[in-house]
Amino acid sequence: MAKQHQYKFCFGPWNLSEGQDPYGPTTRPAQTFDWKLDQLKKLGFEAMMFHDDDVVPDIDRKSGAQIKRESKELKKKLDDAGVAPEMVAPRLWFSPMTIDGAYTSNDPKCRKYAIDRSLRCIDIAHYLGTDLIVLWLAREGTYMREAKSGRRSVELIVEALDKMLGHDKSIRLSIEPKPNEPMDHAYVPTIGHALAIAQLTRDPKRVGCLIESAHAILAGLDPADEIDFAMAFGKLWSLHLNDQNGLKFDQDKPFGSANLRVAFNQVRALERNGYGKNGEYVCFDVHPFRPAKVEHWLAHLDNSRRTFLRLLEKVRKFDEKRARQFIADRNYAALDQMVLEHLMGG
Ligand code: XUL
Ligand code: MN
Repeated sequence: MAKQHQYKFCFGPWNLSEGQDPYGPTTRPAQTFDWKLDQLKKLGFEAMMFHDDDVVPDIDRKSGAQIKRESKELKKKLDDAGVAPEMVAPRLWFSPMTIDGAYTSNDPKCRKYAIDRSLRCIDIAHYLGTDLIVLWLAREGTYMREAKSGRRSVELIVEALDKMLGHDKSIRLSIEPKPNEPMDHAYVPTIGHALAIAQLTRDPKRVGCLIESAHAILAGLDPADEIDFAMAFGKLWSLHLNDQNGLKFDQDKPFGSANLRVAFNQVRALERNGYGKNGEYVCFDVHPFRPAKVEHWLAHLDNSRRTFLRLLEKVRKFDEKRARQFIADRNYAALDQMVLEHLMGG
């Protein structure tokens, strides 16, 4: 039998969050980066993903030399812990300079800030030793249609991507689409949009995507189909597995927590496309439930990986031959029930 592929797992410091929401304060005390790295190691995850200011806090006040020194200090911690850096993402949604958008702001000074900050993020990735930059285009969209030109915004996003691609010839950009929140409508809401925009850049081969399960569900799409679509282009370079209970605020629930069958189909799509065979990680962009006590703080990450591995067993034991027979006979009722009974353990 062919050797089965071993998946490698990842999360980010923000996934050990403190419980703050728009209606209330934190419910758990803030922890240091070193504590978070220790927890990741204890859980046996292989990699960590970063925002630029997870690596260099207060980045906007720091010089190039400080950014280099702090990035290298963090790289040493990762090396000592045997943890790989998966990606770095510019946090372009916090600054007063990105109130009205980052790359698509109506103010040219603010657009320049967003690009300069993205180039610094690329430098950080270089110092840490990863070639992957993730772009969640949080504020590239509109609260009202008349405030911006959609056509011009596409051109501005392409201009920004081109500057990044030109800054470092070895990096790859992975766009993480999300259809709404914080914006009413985002300019890059789906994987199809992300891959179409890639084609307009100076080096389409270096622009791919990251799928987040919850974001696909918010767009009314099935994340498994998004995975198949991206992988048909060879462009799924990272993944944020989690779950989402319908069309409401971005929930970042543990993987499989809202819909086990949708989760099963994501693992099945990853497995049939060979996700991970080029070194990609399975990242969980999940958050603890707000009421979680300090002593239960890691459960959402451990549980997401347990669910993934249990579903992987289910995928590998799925009776493909029987499924093909039902398909050939157009007996989808039997196929449907077969999936349910398989998931229920029958
Ligand atoms: C936002 C989201 C971000 C990105 C990283 O919804 O998912 O955490 O994954 O910037
Ligand atoms: Mn995400």
